[in-house]
Amino acid sequence: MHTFNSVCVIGLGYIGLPTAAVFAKSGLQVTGVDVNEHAVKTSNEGKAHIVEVDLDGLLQGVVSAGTLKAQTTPTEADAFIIAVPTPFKENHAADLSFVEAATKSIAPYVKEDDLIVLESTVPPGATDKITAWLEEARPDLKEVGGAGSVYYAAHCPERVLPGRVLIELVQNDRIIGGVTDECAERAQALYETFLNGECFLTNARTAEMAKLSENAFRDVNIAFANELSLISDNLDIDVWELIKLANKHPRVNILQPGPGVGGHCIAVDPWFIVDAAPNTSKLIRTARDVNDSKPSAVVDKVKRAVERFKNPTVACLGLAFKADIDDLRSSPALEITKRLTNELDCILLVVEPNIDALPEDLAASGLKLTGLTDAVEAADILVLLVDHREFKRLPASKRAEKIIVDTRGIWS
Ligand code: SAJ
Repeated sequence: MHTFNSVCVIGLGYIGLPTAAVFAKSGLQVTGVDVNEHAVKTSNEGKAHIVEVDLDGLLQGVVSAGTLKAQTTPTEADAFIIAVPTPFKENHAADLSFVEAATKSIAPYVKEDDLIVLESTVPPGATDKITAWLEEARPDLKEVGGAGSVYYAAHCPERVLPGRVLIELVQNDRIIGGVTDECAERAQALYETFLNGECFLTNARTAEMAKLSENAFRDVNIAFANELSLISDNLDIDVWELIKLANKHPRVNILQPGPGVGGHCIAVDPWFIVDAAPNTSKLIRTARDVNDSKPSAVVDKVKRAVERFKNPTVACLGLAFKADIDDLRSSPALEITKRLTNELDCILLVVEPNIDALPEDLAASGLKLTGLTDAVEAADILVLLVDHREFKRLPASKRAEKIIVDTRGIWS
């Protein structure tokens, strides 16, 4: 089995930073690279610039042991891991510009026998593009044989759940798609330095599609739950009771409706499939549309509740994209709160226990972050947008007199 002494991780974000730290803990010499100087500085101080359970402690350990060092430019290593964002463009096609820039940034440092792993979520064919970009910058690597004989390249998509990253990084099985079989085996040797889960080897294209399929599967299933909630509202049925009962069937497991699907993965990745195969991705596309339509349905429901009052006070509970995290990226709760701010003529209070300050645009519109107790006391209408633990614990007596729009079903 091939052994590795050093790894260079490009991108110190939600995936790259914990991955770098876990490799460093397993004894490899790790260089973490990011264009964001704040991320580099805080990492070198042994602190995480993102919120993730136990990451601060792990970073402190590996930085003081000298096995992790962060900097703004790559360096020579036995393996390179690319973990940079892949957003989508206006037309929903994947924007691979960060992946391309990362590949070009490591090109001068790649030596014979090195391994390059792409962890970012990408459309089918992107790993081949990496080898093409690399060989364009380094024709010498191609001349002597290219990927699979002179150097190795593979796709190993991340699968970790925010909030459980350090556990799932080590425990989850990994799919490794090699540009050749040898490439996949080489990447397996790298991940086995810390992995407790199993590695399953395939080609790069299948691995790319497997990652997209995992998140599209979840998106389609959430869309089914969201569609049921829209239908139930029209038919005057309690969707939460409906789903609880349907799930008593031994082969039925309906997910939970909500205010929409947020985050940087599930609301994005299915589009890469739709873009790659527009004519045959009808279900996946419709699921995206159903989930994206949910915030508007919630706004309409709140407006109907507001019409029953003269100058009511409305409290929006939660801004994060899911429970018990501070991540507001692509959050339906945030989208709904912004729309209510602009479209309602009433007092709006915002509660988000996981942040210290409101995003600038919300603060600029005169909104203030309010404590849960004060907001609940003052509000006529409670709009529950995120199932944070603090909201679950709110005694029923405190909300007894209020009009409730509960998008997560925690008070049903
Ligand atoms: N949601 C619902 N109803 C549900 C479950 C989720 O409305 O029953 C909503 C959440 O509130 C949130 C969104 O869906 O807005 C996504 O949350 P999530 O917990 O389903 O997933 P993420 O985005 O935090 O992480 C996903 C995970 N993928 C799968 O579970 C298939 C994770 O394993 C991936 O690593 C991650 O995407 C990623 O980085 O791709």
